[in-house]
Amino acid sequence: MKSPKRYTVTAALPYANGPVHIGHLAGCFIPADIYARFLRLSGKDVLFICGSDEHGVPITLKARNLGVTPQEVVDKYHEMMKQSFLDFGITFDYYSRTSSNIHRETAQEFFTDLYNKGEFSEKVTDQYYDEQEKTFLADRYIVGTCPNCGNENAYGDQCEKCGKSLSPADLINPMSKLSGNAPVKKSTKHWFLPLDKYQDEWLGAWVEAQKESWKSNVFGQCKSWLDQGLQPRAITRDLDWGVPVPLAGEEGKVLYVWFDAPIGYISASREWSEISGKDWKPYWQDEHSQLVHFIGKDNIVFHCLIFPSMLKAHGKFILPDNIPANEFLNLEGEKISTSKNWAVWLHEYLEDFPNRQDELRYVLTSIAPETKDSDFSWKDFQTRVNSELADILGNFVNRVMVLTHKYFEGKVPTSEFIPDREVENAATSIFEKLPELIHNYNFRQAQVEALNLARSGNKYLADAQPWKLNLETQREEIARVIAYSLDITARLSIALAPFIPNTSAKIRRMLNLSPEFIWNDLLTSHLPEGHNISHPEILFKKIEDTEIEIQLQKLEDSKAINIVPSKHNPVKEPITFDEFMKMDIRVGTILEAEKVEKADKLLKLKVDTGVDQRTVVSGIAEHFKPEDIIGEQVSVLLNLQPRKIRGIESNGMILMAEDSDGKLHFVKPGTAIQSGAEVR
Ligand code: B3M
Ligand code: ZN
Repeated sequence: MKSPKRYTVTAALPYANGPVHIGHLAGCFIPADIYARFLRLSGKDVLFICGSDEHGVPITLKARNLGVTPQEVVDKYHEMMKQSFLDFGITFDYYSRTSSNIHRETAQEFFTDLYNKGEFSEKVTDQYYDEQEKTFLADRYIVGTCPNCGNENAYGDQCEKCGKSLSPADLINPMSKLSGNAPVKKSTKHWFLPLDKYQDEWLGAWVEAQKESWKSNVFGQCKSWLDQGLQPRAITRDLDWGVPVPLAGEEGKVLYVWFDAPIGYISASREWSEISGKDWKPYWQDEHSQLVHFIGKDNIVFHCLIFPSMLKAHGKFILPDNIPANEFLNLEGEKISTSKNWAVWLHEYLEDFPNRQDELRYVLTSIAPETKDSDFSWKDFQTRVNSELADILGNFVNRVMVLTHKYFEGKVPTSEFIPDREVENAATSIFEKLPELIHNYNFRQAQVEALNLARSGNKYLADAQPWKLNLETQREEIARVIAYSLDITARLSIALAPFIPNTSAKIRRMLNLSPEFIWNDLLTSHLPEGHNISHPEILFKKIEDTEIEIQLQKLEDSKAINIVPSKHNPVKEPITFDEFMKMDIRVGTILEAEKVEKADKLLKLKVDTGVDQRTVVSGIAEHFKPEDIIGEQVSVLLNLQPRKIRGIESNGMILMAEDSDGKLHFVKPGTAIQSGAEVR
């Protein structure tokens, strides 16, 4: 293993279009954090960088769905995400955002540099255009059938089902996500990165040379791209949200989000530089630095092929050394989905499990999707927390602490002890294997190794049974066992620090040890006789069945809500409060109902509105029999202009809700109330 001078560690910039969930943590942020923490622990120079990805269609679509501006979306979620990372102890040296000025400047400079070198090809091509919305349909603005797997909801940039990267032209039956219409073609100018040329010149060979060091899932995906032959890739878009293309006369064009976002790593480093006073350049430009990108598998091509191409074309930057991408984490056997609310959101987890971040970190590392997709289930969470963290680690540490106070007034009783073979083996194994496991991005196994020290400590104590010895006659023996157990506890605080940092800090507080320590202390650390031990704190509370049931119920609720059709119409234009108040909606009671002759769909209703009894013609005949709805309470819009329908004057409208099967339901009060009650 060559030993680099410094490490530049990045975690994929999450889109600021929703809160952080466990899939994000397990896939990218926890592994990156363990890696960064371990490097620091081993005395390495590390810059760990991340930030919010605030551009691109995921943001503008979200804004549209919510009826707010993209800026409002990113402001809200940037703060939320930043807080979640802080809460879960993700130790970024800097967390930035791509709407920052430095980022815009950095991304534009980057573009200009490549532009001036003549790297881009400039092409006018036909692109899909939504005539109703008067906008080009890039990336996720367009959906259609995936030519690769037949998924009907593939995006213009990627099929989320089979993972294939697409361009809008590849989609079968393309449809605008905005209007729902089939798009037309319209010509527009864009700049392209010549990936085909790079493949021949160096990229193909460079990727090939990574075969041994990159994870096989990562290498395999790149290889299959290269085998198909890379194509020039457009790096600009016709959108009004993003980093403007820095060329005169090109208004209305922005950089493609996947061009600007990875540059975000560099801009974040520049911002960090301003705050820390340290130079960012060596981390990106010195060949003795090692650049590592932690990402999810859907980001592989961008980090392994496109970003390296950009860096190389620029010429001043180092290329990534490794790109350890994880697979996906599922939840209770199903794909995590933001839109279906099928997720465990970090901010909600903390409301239900306050101060129990380490439990989640631990479980997510235990099941990290390192080589294939894996599954988080609440039952498994409970089992791992209770039988591993609480019963093994928590139990051991607590016993040692309690015994120290019970027998020796909270002081380390002796400096003499007889090392236990199993315990020493576990410690040596950690010391020898952990660095390699971590440098191979095998965090699951690394954590197992670290916890093994607690396992052997627990066993040592259970076998020695100091509580059964006689304090009068066997005091020295008890003292040796306790002193040794305290040393094991101290070593645990080091071995476990990268994985469960809060617990590690808590143990060190209890042992009155400095919060600062280094990896080598694992073998050498030894508590002196007479050293004061603080009072024991419980490390892990057991997770109760009721706590798990609440979580499962939450998910059940999400399922129930999701019975509504998945294809919603976009939110309508905003209206003012006054406009809303113009509508006079009241609870009415159906007094009479009859079919309208020669009209299959219509019922003629007589409705008691509280203020009067009136006739309303309603298109619900296919859903209700007249005799079944007498006495039903409904919501009626009273001040709709009277209309003649089939010769009958209709005075108002009954409000209906349509379910996913197209069946209509009355919108009515939860319990019977008086007619005429106003709906506001
Ligand atoms: N925001 C995609 C994602 O969240 C994207 C990553 C950017 S990393 C430069 O999956
Ligand atoms: Zn597909």
